[in-house]
Amino acid sequence: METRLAQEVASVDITTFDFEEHGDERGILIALEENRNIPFDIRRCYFMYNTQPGISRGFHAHKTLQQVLICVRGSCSILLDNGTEKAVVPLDRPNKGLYISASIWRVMQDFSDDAVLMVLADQLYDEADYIRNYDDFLAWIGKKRK
Ligand code: T46
Repeated sequence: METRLAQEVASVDITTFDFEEHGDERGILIALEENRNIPFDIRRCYFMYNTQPGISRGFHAHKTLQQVLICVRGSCSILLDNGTEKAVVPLDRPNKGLYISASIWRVMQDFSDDAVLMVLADQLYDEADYIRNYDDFLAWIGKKRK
């Protein structure tokens, strides 16, 4: 019998984008524009590559930062955790974007050898915006670890 109460269920909100591909005989071009197909002002772009085999990155949340992740080459997957539930989103094509709001614990994992993971962010880098301890994250979102 299902005993879990409705108010205890907080499924992870997953927002992905299929970016328009401008393709012709030369190949494909994708344009990313703030407040058009990226849902915020773009203040920063960074990317990671040469991720070593078996390595996972992240293991933190942000207090206010919004981001869109795009694996522009190769593949990886992103684990999202809202403190109650988890979801894993594969990023395996360059025309797919994953929006991550604030207050979501994230882990980037399963990087292919050739993966290039690009991130667009709505704020400049600020270490004070990070929550790097999981218990602090649960406290931030008002949850108690069981
Ligand atoms: C996130 C996930 C998806 C900077 O100097 N400027 C920057 O803009 C960034 C993002 C990082 N750094 C420095 C800070 C560290 O010394 O680069 C080093 C590695 O950063 P970090 O360990 O935070 O990287 P990841 O891959 O764990 O997380 C990054 C972002 O930091 C984070 O905001 O959401 O990618």
